[in-house]
Amino acid sequence: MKRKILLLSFISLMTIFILSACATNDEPAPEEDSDSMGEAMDHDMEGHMDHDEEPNLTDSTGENELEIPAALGSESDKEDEVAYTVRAQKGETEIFDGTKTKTLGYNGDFLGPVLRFNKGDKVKIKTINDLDEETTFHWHGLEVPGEADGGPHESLKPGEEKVIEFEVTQEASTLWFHPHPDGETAEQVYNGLAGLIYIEDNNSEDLGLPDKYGENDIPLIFQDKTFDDEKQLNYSAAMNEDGTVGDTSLINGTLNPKLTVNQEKVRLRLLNGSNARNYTFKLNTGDSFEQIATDGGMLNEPEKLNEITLTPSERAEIVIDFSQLDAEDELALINDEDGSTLLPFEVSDQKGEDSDLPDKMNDFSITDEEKNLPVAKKVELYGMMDKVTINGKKFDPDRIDFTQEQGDTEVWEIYNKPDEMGGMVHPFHIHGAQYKVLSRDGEEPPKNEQGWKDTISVEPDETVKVAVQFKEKGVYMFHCHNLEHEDNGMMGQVKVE
Ligand SMILES: [Cu+2]
Repeated sequence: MKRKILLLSFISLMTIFILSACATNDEPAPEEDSDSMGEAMDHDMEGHMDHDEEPNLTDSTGENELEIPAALGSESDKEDEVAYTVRAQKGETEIFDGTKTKTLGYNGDFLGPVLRFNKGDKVKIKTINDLDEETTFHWHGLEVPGEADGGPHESLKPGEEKVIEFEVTQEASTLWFHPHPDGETAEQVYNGLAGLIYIEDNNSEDLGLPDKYGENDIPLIFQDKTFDDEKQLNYSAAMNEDGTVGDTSLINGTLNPKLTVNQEKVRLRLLNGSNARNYTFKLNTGDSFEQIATDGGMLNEPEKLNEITLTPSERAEIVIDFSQLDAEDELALINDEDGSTLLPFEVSDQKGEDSDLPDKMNDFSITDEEKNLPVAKKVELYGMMDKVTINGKKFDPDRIDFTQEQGDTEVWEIYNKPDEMGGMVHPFHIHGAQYKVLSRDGEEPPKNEQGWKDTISVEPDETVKVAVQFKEKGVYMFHCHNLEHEDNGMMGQVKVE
């Protein structure tokens, strides 16, 4: 699923440009006065062409064992209650041997620990900003009240702290947390602020899935970075308005990682934690694996796949069967977008657990009523670089774009309007809700999207319908999760009351 860019000839491009500049246009247009369009076009063309030459990721040599994030301990010993302290802080990390790279992290130098919740838990989190700049703590995929969601309105100044409380009402899933300050999200995530959240429930615990954390249940945060000559992350130098991509792959912050596994089924919880790069995960042998979960919950049945594409912030849990393999087998997870080797596996001589995946894992369904609901909200994604808009507008913290009643299910129709260059994929995220994908261009979504989602990829000229219900009240963001697009204003607000 390469970024689709139509290769129009210069003449047809100019024709379209002249026509579009002259035509009266009823549709929402980017905030742009027509006098500066020519200049903008040159700028966009140049930027877009640069971006088309997205650097390939370097292959992992497999010389370092993959780092596994620590699981954060709860400060409460009461049953059904969890208390955490999460501190955003500056740090230094030896990503390259013998060199310290300046990074950001939660409760550590780089990235964050895993926060574990059970469905039904009452959660209290003390968030602390130990950075030199404002930040927020956003719980991506969690169905929490707006004031606990950590959007741009919940900004903490350096040295400030805030306690948030909520109850976990949603099912087992792999979520994550990251900052969301207005216009500064991309740089803070790029420098290392990201961590995982695991929710478990009675169902997930009874399914007999691989669940030994760090052994056969492995978190994988995929990110791409550019390091300068001093092996530092220099965001302003690396920044691309259309999405910052790097040439160096890190998984859980580990350079050149390998993963040692026993001869058993291993569950990988994949998170595309990159600012803008899309990954198509595949095994180097072309062998299949099973997808068991989407962003927000288990699929009804394991779905056999040969590859899976995740756009920024999407997750998937997959299970790879290593039970018939041994040290001779050179299996690796690759990125089929550029053929790079992401994660070579080393199969030990240890036999692990011998278990089958369950046939039935969940009871996710889309009712006829939901299928027949009229479209209540239209979202038009448009543009590139710093010209990105939603419904022709850029983010304004003082403007509420939509309202929705708490508990009501509404259909949102998301359309990715192509631009003069063809356009690009936008990963569309809604805060505070897990939603159901009803259709893609009128067709039933693929089986592996028939589960709870909080982010979906929308291709140029594609229309995706989703059924959205908010369980809590508050003001929530909806936006493109290409983080530079988000920072450039490709974001709106829905007020749930
Ligand atoms: Cu976008």
